[in-house]
Amino acid sequence: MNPTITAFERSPDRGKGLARDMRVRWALEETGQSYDVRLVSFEAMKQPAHLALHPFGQIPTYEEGDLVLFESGAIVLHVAEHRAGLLPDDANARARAIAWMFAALNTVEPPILELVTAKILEGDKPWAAERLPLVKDRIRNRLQQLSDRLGDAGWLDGAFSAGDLMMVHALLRLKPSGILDEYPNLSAYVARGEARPAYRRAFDAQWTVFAAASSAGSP
Ligand code: GTB
Repeated sequence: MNPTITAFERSPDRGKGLARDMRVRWALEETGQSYDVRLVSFEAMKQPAHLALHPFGQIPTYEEGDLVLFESGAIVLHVAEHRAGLLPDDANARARAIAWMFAALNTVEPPILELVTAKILEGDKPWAAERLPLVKDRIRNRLQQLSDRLGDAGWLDGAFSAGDLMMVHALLRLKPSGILDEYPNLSAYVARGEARPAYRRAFDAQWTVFAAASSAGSP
C-alpha cells in the first residue's frame, strides 16, 4: 500500500516547490516509492483530525499502515532507512549522511528562515532595515563554511544522499534573495539537485496541485 503524505491544498509559495512536502516527495521519488497525497487547507490543518497526525497543525505528514509521522526530516530519514537510494550501505558513511541532514535542518536552515521572518513578518518594523544586514551576514557566514567544505565536489560526502536532499532544499529558499549566487559552487550544487529526475518529478507533482487550484479559482 502506498504511503499517504499531506501537502498544501494551495501552497503560499505559488508552486515553487519550497513547502516541505517537496522534500518528502523528492525522497519518495529518489527511492522509487509511489505515494498518495491528501491536500489540506490552512483551516483543516488546525482541526482535530489533522492535529491527531501533526501536533503543530502543519504539513507534511506521512501515514503508512500503523505509522504516522510528522517533521520533514524524520519522514525523509524514515524513507531513506527503509528504501535504497538515499543512504550509503557503509555504516560510517551512512552516519555522516545523516549528520548532513541534521546540519541542513539545524545549522544551515535556521539563519535562512530568519531572513524570511525579517523580510516578511518584520519588514514593516522601524528596526527592520538595521536588522536585515545582520541576518544576511549570518547566512553568508554559514554559506561560506558550506562552500569551503563542498569545494569542487559534486555532493557533500561522496554519492548523492538524503543529506544533499535536505541541504539543497534548505538552500533553495535563498534563491530569490540573490545571496546564493555569491557562492558559485553552492549555486551549481543546488542546480545539480534540481536537475535530478526525481526532483523534477516531485516538483512537477506539486506544481500540478498549485496550477489546478489556481485554475479552479480557489482563494
Ligand atoms: N519543522 C517542520 C518540518 O520540517 O516538517 C516545519 C513544517 C512547516 O513549517 N510546515 C509549513 C506549514 O504547515 C509548510 S512548509 N505551515 C502552515 C502553518 O504553520 O499553519 C514551510 C513553508 C511555508 C511557505 C513557504 N513559501 O511560501 O515559500 C515555504 C515553506
